[in-house]
Amino acid sequence: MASNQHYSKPSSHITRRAAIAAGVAIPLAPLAVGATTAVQGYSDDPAAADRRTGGLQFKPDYVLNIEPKITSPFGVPVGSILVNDQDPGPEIRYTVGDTFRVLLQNHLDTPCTVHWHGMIVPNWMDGVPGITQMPIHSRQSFFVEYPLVQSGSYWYHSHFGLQEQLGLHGPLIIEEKTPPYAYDHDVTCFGTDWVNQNPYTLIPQIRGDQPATEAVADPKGDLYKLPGSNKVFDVDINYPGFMLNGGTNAKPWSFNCRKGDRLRLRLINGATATSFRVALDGHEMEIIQCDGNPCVPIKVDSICMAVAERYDVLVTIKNTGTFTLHWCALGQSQQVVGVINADGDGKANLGRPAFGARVGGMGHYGSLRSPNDTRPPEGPVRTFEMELGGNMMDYLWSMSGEYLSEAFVPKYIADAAPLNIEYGERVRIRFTNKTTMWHPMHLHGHFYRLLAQPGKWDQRDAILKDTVGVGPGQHVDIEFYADNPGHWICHCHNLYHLAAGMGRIFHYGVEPVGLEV
Ligand SMILES: [Cu+2]
Repeated sequence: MASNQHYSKPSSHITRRAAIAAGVAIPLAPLAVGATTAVQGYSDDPAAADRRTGGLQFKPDYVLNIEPKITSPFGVPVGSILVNDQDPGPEIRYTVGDTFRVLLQNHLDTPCTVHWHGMIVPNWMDGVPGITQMPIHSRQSFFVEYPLVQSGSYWYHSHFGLQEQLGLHGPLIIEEKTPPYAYDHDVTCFGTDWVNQNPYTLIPQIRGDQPATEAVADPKGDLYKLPGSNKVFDVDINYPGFMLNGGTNAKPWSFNCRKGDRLRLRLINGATATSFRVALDGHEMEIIQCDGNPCVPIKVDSICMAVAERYDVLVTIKNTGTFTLHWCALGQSQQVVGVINADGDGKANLGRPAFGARVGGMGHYGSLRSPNDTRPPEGPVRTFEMELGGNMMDYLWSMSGEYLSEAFVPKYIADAAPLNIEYGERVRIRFTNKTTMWHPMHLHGHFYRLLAQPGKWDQRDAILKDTVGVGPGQHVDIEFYADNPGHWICHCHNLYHLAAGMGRIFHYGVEPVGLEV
């Protein structure tokens, strides 16, 4: 909290807002340091900022080759988009204080962009086409560089059209300088969903504009429910299959360890439209972080994960044997499994898991508390009442009655106005979900406080997140501190809801309250 007041002046006479408007490249370090120190609940290392001031260095640590491929994880060959010929793409791993240096090479015939989900980036590194950058055109490269001011489990994905569904996604891990807990293995678990057809056909099929395939039929069988609810968990797509670290039930991902080992599992929901309930046979999981931020540890038997959420858990392997990690798709009858093998036979349990009583995550956010005081610095309060609207029939999804200009929004209704805020404000968003579906609401470029109870704005220990599942009929309050100027999209992370309009843009410049620029 103490460092929240710092803000470095830009060294040039160009204001950042003018620079953003004009698309001018201005030096990264001075502005980015301002963003660094303002991250709530973090103690960043000031020396790291000094190390970053050595100027730009155009040598990437990772090269991501984005290429068209044909893949068939569920027996049907489909045109996909893979990174370095892998699904998911390669894990990018850094330590907080490092500088992120990644070269994107677009080998597609179409444009693309890549967004770094959950990262507190300078606005022009955010990867949202038409909002923070021009798309990376076919056969072009784009060098991404920004200071890493946070640790935790994140991921990257395309923010262009429906490319994310085609495989353009991967984990992004930022290690702490000193891990806050002791463990023997640091293991990333990246869950995804997959369709056996061109995803651009799905919305037209749901709308009845094209003949329907199995992918838009109602899911059949014994559907996984959200614990504590007797209702069917509504889904958009009837997925033929799911993957965990690229593995399927026919060929599961597996990890070898020994009895007594302590694992830090980084559970990342990298799916486009699937919420999972995750459980490990015979073991409890201790949640230590969510969305990259520490929480007061809680022990659970399963975790419900909204699209794009991340949970870091500690697990101590109790016995010799093979233990199956189940990722069960809410609202569907299928799961995908992975295997934690401690000198066992390595065979996966493909049966439905015996979920224990203790549940964490989506639908149970009240049990997630920050160990820190996350209240923002003093500042003017600005509140947005944000009604989430839409239905499956028209397949148009809105925020406060307006539709963002996206691929499946007719031009004449794509009129969502920017939401103007000012530097130094406490911005409060009150989501009210008027629909029958869950909406994983994500804000770029900031963490927000998720209140355990709506209206309790003075809660000291509100958890910091970047994505929250807002359930049918629910009212959810979040709050962020406006200290990272730019154009920031706030949107539903169900890929198809965003493509059908469910996003708004927050906009603010550097002319702050009480600061001279
Ligand atoms: Cu949604």
